Amino acid sequence: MIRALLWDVDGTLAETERDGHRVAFNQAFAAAGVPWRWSVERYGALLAISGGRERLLHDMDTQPAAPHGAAARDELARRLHALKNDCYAALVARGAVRLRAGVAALLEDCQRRGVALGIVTTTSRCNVAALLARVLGAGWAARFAVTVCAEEAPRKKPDPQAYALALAALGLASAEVVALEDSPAGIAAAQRAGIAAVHTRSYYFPDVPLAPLLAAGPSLGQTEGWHPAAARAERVSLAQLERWHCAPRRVS
Ligand code: XBP
Ligand code: MG
Repeated sequence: MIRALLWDVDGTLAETERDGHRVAFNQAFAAAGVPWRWSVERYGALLAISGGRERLLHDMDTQPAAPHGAAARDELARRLHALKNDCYAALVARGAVRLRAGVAALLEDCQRRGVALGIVTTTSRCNVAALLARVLGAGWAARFAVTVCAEEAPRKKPDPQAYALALAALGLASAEVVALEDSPAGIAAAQRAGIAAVHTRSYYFPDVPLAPLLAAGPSLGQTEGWHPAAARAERVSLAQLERWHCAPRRVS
């Protein structure tokens, strides 16, 4: 039986990266007078690095105009990251990002059936709050029994720290929960905490070469294209997740 669903945020609850975080990073570069910008393609490659500040620091290794010296780079990364988060909040407040298809209905399934909800993300808490207040309303926080963000789990995915903290807060065993994730790092983090993961493919992560997954598919808003196959319906429901969770087989 599934006692809790643990949700990744970026790419899973919403497609935040290309038109949200990436745009906000570029706005921050412009505001700070930094000469480089991140294309859609370049940002996809940079998503291999979890965490916005860590991503900025990693990219500076390739930027000729980046400051020399670790301290100067660290200071710039912190400044750009704070600016980026302000820009991101403004973007989501304007409605630039929506919940992915099927997400709202699956959240409601859980609430009807008394299955706990959790957020497990490597994103800063301010970004989670800005997004969820816009897409779920001011009372969003009360719907989640646990919310683990970058501040609580500084060791970012694929480290299992965020998932381990969520399990401890919920007082549940890993076999009682299912993680919803879009990225290889997120899936690895869940699996390293012993949690079965469902992969909802996203714009930047259309395929994940990691196994074993509970199920993998294009969107919670449709039952076509899932492996193992989902029963025909309008969307992936909690009942469908439970069928996958009970099945002995795990897909590769
Ligand atoms: C998302 C991330 C984050 C976001 C940006 O991971 O890695 O870095 O891209 O947010 P997940 P911050 O899908 O696991 O939530 O700038 O706050 O890091
Ligand atoms: Mg993600």
